[in-house]
Amino acid sequence: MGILNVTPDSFSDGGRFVGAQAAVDHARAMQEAGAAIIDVGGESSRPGATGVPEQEELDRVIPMLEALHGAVEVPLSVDTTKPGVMKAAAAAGAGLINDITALRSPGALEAARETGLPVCLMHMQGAPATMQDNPTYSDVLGEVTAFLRQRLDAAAAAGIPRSRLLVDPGFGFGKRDPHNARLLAGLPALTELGVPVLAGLSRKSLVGRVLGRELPDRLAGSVAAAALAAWHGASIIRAHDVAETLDAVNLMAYVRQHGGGDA
Ligand code: 7PM
Repeated sequence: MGILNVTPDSFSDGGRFVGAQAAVDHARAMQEAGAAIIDVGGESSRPGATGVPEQEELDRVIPMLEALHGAVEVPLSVDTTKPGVMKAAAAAGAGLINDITALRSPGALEAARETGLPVCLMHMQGAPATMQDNPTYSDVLGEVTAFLRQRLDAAAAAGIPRSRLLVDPGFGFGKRDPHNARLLAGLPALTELGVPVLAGLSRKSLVGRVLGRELPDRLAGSVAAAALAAWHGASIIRAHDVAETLDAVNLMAYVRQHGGGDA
């Protein structure tokens, strides 16, 4: 899953979408590099973010999805928590809902079911504005797994078939470095929920802090983290650097398929 750059200058006309070209070029480049999904964000999910009004989010994401829908063949993922955006995005050609709140907004379960789209349910402790203030767990892997199991059950009860659901531990969303490390090493426990696991570690603060790297210098660490996630059973890796990440994922897949010990 390639992360699409949605730069503020795409919206220089007071928040209105004006220039599709840079985003379309970037999406095409990621598709060319092997991305199977393009994730269209979603400024609201950044740590410290305080949320965007629905109309503003619609004004930003819907024209972007329409432009991308005609320009790339791979499914488009929409990063939103809002029922109205989910429905409009589906009508504009989105193929996946990526909800960092796991369909906990009022009306989100019903809206997601109505779209008929697959949904990624992500774990987050707290809300983006404050989630990194003092994240606390007694058993992070057990708590995240239990939360995702509960959200899978809630989605199923709302009429979304399990075959349409994915889970994501939400690296960096209300987690300190040791929590992220436990979730990465413990990813096989999440695969036991029986739905595909999505993992996003690309360029995250975890990589920066552990390695002492600023944002421009996190590629090697991000690829290493993606390799670990793939090795531990993640089915989808969310990443900025698609070509490099895909090499790591493909190498893990090869070892997984051929490394059984009968060479
Ligand atoms: C600053 C910090 C900017 C973090 C952006 C981010 C995930 C996601 C994001 C994830 C799923 C980023 C994050 N992360 N959706 N959206 N899983 N499903 O790296 O890990 O883009 S925002």
